[in-house]
Amino acid sequence: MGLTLAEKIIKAHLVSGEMKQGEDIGLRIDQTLTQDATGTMAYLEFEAMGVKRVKTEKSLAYIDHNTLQTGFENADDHRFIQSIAKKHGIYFSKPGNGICHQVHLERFAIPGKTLIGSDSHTPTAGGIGCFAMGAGGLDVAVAMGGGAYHIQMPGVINIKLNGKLRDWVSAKDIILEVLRILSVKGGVSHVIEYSGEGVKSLSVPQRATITNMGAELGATTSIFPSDEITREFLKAQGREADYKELCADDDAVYSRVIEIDLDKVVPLAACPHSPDNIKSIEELSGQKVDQVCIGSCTNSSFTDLMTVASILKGHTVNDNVSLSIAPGSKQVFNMLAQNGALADIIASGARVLECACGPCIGMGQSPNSKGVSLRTFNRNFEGRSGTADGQVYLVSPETAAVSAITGVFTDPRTFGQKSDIKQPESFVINDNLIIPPAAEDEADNIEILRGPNIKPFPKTEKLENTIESNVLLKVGDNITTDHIMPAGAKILPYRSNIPYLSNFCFTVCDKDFPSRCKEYPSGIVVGGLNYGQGSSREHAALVPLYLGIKAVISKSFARIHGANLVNAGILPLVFKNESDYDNISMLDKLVLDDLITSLKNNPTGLLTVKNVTKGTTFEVIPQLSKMQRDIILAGGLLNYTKEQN
Ligand code: MIC
Ligand code: SF4
Repeated sequence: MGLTLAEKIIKAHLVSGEMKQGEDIGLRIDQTLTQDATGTMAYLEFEAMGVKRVKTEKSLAYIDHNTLQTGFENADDHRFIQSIAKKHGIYFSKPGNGICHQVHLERFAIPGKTLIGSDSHTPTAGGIGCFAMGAGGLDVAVAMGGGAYHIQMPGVINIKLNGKLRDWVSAKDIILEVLRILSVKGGVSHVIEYSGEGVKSLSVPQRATITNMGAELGATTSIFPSDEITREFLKAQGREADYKELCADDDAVYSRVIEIDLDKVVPLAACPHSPDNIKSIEELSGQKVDQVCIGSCTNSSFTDLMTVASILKGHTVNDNVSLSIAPGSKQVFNMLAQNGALADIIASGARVLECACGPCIGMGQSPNSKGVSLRTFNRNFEGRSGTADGQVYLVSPETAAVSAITGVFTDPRTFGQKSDIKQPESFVINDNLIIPPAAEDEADNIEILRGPNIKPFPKTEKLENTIESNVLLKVGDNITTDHIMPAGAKILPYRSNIPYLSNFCFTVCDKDFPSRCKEYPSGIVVGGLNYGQGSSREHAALVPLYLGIKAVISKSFARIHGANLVNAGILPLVFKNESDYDNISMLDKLVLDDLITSLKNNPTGLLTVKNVTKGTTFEVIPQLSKMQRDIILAGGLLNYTKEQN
C-alpha cells in the first residue's frame, strides 16, 4: 500500500508512536518560527527550560504583529526577542522585513522538512511542500530545545484539483470553495493534501494562499507536492539547492477524496462572521463597500500585489472607500518600488502600510461603525477588526481591488481584460533585515533586554484529586480564540502581561467573566463544538488558568487550543452525550472526584461529573493522549519537561 505525501514526511521524522490514525506520534522538528505576539511568551518559556542553544536546523524569530508602537511595550518586547534570539542561536527578522509566513516561504521553507510555528498559519509553508504546523509557544520552545512535537496521527483528505482557473478567479476562491465544502470543522484531525492536474497551474505563492487557510478548516496542516513549479520558485529565490521532488505514491490511500473542477470555481466571499459562510460575489454584487484592505499572510505575495497594482493603474479609489495595502514582505515591497507598480498604487489613492499583519489582527484600520470591509485576509471573526459591529468579508485580491474602485461588491470578471502577471525569473534578494545569532562562544556575553511590561507567567500546580468548581461561563459552538483572548491594538501590547490581559478574557461573549472569576476560587467553562478554533495563542489557555479555570467541558476541541489547555494544565473534557450540554446552567457547581487514580488507570477513561446544584450526573471523556495525561498530572508542560530532565 502506497503512502500519501504527508505520511512520507511523517515517517521520515517519526521519533515515537505508531502511524495509526488517532495515535499519539512524536515528530522531530527541523525548523521553528515565532512571531512577536506569541514569541515573547515562547522565549520566556524557552528560558525557563534552561537550554543554551537551539537544537533545530534553523529557528527564526519574526516581528510582524505588534508593530504599532503606541507606547514602550511593543518596542521593549522587540528588543527582548532580538537579544534572546542572538544569545540562543535564533535568526531574528526585524520589524519591516515582513509577515513571518510570507518571509519564511520566500527565504527559508524547504520541501520535505518539518516546521512548527507559534502561529496557526504556519501551514502556509505547505505551499512549498514543507510539513508545517501551528503550535502553542511552549511546544515551539520544547522543539527549539530539541524535543519532539506531539500530535495525533492525522487522517489525510485528498483534494484533487482538475482543470484550470478562469481569468479573474484566484487561489483565494479555491480555498473559499474548499471552506464551503468542508466548513470550519471539516479539516479537524486531518491533513489536507492537494494533487491533480490543476496543481501544475498554481504558483508556489498561490498554493501557499490555499495551505494558509487550511488553518480555517481546522486541519493539522495542508500540503502541496513539490514539483517543477516549486523548483522554479526556489530558483527565483536563489535557493534551488533546497529543492527536492516530493509527491504521494500513486496507490496512496486517503480518508476521503474531494474533486474540484477549477474551471467551475467563481469569485467568492466569506461573509460575516465565519470563514465558511460562503456566497458568490455575483450574489453580493452591488452592495455598498466602506473599506478594502489588501495584504496579510494569505494574499500579499509579489504576484498578488502586482495584480492589484495592474487593476488600480489609471483609476482612483472610490470616494466612499478607504483602501489600505500592506505588502507581505520587504522583498515584495522593494520589487513593487523598483518596477514602478508602487507608483500606480499610490496614484490610485491607496493608503500604503508597512509590511506587517496590521489590520488583519486589528492593529489599525478598524472600519467605521457597521462598516462593510472587504479584506484579502483569512479570518473574519466578530470584533477581530477592532470594530465590534464591523462586517468583514474575505475575498480575493482581484475582487478587493475592483470593488475598491467601484465602491460596491463587484465581480472582477466584469472588469475587462486581465493583465498577464507572471512570477519573475528572479526575485530581489536582500536578507539585510535578518540578523544572525551570535557565535556560540560569544553567547554568554549577550545581555537579555527585559522591559517592565514582561511579567512572570502563571505558575501551575500538580493536578488535584478533586475538582469542585462552578460553571463560570457557558458558550455555544465554534468559539474562537479571538473570543477567549481578544487581540487588537489596545490589548496585544500586553501579551507578556497575563494579569493585565485577564481583564479582557471572554469579554466579547460576557463582559463580566473576568470579575466573576475573581469572585470564585476556581471555575469551569462549558463550550459547544470546535471550542477554541482559530489562533495558536496560548494566552487563550494561560489567561483562563490565571483566572482559576480548572477544566473546560465541551462537545469538541480545536487541535491547537486543546493542546494549549493541556500544556497550561487545564483539563479538556468532552461530553460523552452531547445532550448533557443542555442540562448545565451558569454557576452550577460541578464535582469531579478521584481524578488522579482514574487518569492514571486510563487517560481517556470516562469520568463522572456530579452536578451538585441540579442533583444530576453525566459523563465526560478526557481529551488526552498518554503523554498529555502525564503533562496534566504534572500540572502543565513546563513542569512535565522539568520533571523529565
Ligand atoms: C491570528 O491570526 O489570529 C494570529 C494573531 O496570527 C494568531 C497568533 C496570535 O494570536 O498571536 C494565530 O493565528 O496563531
Ligand atoms: Fe498575521 Fe493575520 Fe497572518 Fe495572523 S493571519 S499571521 S495576524 S497576517
